[in-house]
Amino acid sequence: MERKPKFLWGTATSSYQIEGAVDEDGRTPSIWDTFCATPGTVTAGETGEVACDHYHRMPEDIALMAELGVDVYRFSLAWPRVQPDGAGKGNAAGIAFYDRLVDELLARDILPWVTLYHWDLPQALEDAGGWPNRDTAYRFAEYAAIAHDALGDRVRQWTTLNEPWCSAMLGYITGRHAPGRRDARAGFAALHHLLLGHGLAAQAIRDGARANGCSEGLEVGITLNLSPKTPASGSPEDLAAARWEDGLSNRIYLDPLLRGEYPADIADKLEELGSPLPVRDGDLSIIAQPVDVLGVNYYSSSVVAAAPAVQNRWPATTTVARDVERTAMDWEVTPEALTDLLLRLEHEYPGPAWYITENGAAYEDEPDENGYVDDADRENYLRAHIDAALEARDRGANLRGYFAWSLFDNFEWSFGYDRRFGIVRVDYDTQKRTPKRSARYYADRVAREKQRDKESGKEKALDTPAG
Ligand code: IFM
Repeated sequence: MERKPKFLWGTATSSYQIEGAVDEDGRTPSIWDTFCATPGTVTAGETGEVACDHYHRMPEDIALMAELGVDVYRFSLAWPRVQPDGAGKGNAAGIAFYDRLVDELLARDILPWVTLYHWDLPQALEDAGGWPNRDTAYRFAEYAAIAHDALGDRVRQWTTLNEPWCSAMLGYITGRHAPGRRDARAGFAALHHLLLGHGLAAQAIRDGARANGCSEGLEVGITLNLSPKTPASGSPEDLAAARWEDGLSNRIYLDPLLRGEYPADIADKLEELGSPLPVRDGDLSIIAQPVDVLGVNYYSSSVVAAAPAVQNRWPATTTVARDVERTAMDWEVTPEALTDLLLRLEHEYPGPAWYITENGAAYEDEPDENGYVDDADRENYLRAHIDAALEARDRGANLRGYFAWSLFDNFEWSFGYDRRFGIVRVDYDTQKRTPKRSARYYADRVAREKQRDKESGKEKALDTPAG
């Protein structure tokens, strides 16, 4: 009988959004600490200083996660905790936290899935030029080697970067995220160096695993936030507008990673606009080394039309609003586009195993007097998107897992604590955690899907270092 790999169900978080303890055990400031301290950047001047206080509450948090019955937990390491200032050897006290976290997960039979970079660049590296500086890619590989040396005996799932689109576009072009720069030339240089950093870090992890004898079951990959762009009409202008937006959001990452080349239409235009991708000989083969896993963060999709030309020579496009439900982020709820996206990926970029590494929604939660949130809206969102993802799997996409974003309400970047994505409510005054209705739904769905897989008798567990 043909045996298929086990489908993994998980939850995801990231370091700066939940940990707090920003100046404990040798952690140095990241660009997000600096950005939050800059007036006018984050709603209500909020910061990740305390966040969900996960650094001090980790064992209880893992216990809560175990109650949900998930197979896997995707979390990120804070670079300035592991290698303060992004230079030199690892920081034993900072690494010890992740050591304990990994052991705690394994003790509860939850697979640890590490993301190396979820946006908290050490401020010292930004001061040296940040991602627009090619050297940062090499510093990232050095940090990856340190992290892998420390945890690679127990962790086999490694994601290099989370959403390089956000780091490059929001961090260096629009300035909505740290470090808050507004410079297109710097942004596209950052984009290329992020991808180069991914390739170098992937090599460092594989080299380390080989040297330390822990290559078995190793899965290395990257996570992209992909957003389908549908043309508003069949007119040549709208088709071109959607193609440009698809190029900037999706193809400019997928093509170099999975085909070894930047999309020519986008690269040529960027060159013409004075924001070239600073590619050197050999870079693309580093970037395009095979990945085991491609993580997809999916939240929404959009309809794109051509807009009246503006004076700055950049293609002018606009988003056309649809008459569909929206989340508190004002993102359109379009689960069917997730099925199409996964089928497109399988068809146009075959090879890796696909995982939905993030999917979820912010809504205006209203807790009752006990802190319980009856979030039928979030439950419906999750149901529709899980159904859409599984439909793509049934129709041939090599989809291997799904992670709900997020386990907890947490620091939602420039929105501060104003947007809640958690399936577990966090009362920021008391730090009390209360599973919402959506957490109950998710736990129940995971149990049902696991039972279904078991009954189909076809699954085989991924080899985990824990056994
Ligand atoms: O909270 C973020 C996360 O850090 C990255 N992906 C999107 C989420 C919701 O905005």
